[in-house]
Amino acid sequence: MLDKLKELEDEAKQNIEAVKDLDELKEARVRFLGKKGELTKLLRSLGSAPPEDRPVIGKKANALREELERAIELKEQSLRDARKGEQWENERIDVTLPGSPATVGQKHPLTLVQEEIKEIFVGLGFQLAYGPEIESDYYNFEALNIPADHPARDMQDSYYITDQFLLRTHTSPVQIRAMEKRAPKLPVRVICLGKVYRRDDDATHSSMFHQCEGLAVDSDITFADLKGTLHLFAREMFGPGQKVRFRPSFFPFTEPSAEVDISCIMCGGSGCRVCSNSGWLEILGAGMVHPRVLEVSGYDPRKSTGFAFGMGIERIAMLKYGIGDLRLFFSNDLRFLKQFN
Ligand code: 2U9
Repeated sequence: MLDKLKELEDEAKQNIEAVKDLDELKEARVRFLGKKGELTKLLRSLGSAPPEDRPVIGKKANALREELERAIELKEQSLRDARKGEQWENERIDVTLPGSPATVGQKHPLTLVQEEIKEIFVGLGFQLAYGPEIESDYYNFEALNIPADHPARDMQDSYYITDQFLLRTHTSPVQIRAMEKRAPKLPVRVICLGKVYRRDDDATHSSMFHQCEGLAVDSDITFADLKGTLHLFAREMFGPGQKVRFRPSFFPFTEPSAEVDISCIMCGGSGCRVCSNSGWLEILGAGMVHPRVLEVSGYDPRKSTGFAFGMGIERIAMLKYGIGDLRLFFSNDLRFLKQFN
């Protein structure tokens, strides 16, 4: 029986070694180690061996089983490795295939409008100015001649962070800071664009929106300079032939103050739904800088005058592109955003 075991060992080892694929390996496993396999059969016939030989044969048979199991395992690993190597070798990269296109984003319509506004005013000699979005009560209100009992100062109308600091409600504090920095040098020509925050949120108001403000201070600035500047802006922004209309208004920081309209871009002035049949569209507010505002910023109101204007960027973009709903700017819908280039 020991001879038989030796024979079985040689045969099994040769057989496993000669195996060419995983199917053949499986067959070899069944043949030698399976329930009805040769080694199993040999162990079952142990009873016919002389009793003194049985422990030796049993021990050897079990050692052989372990050895064969290990050999099969190693063979399986090497067959799998070989198959993987073949796969890699057969894999070819076709460099002539078209690549997957990289998606290129585009600028937000508000960015496009802001860039256009900047270009117009920088072309007129205005310098860009920036300032903090968290402002002090002084720069946001006090310096702009907005009295303590003005409703804009109320907690209900602004986002306060502490008693003294709030999210700026307009970009005007940037202009105050710009004047302070330059005073008493003339001229001052600054333009500032950025986010502002108000406690307002409905179909036509967003709690965050964008403003652009301009300011020019010099020894001889008049209302005519303001009119000429805004007329040019309207034509550059909305096309040649634009008419501009100034209506009297009130702001604490300008005197006199005006609201500025352009001829309706839809009907050209004959009256339509967009302009409520008036032929005019309001696009911004403006005026001559209040003497008190000049004074607190370091300029002598007897020696200098200035004009200022302010506009909501969203409103300009809605008019320019014919956008009917303010919320489209902030809802991140690609179908909307992809329409502007
Ligand atoms: C300084 C002095 C004066 C800026 C001005 C307006 C009129 C105005 C509104 C337009 C639509 C705000 O976004 S909006 O709601 N703005 O009507 N803004 S004059 O006047 C200034 C600014 C700074 C130092």
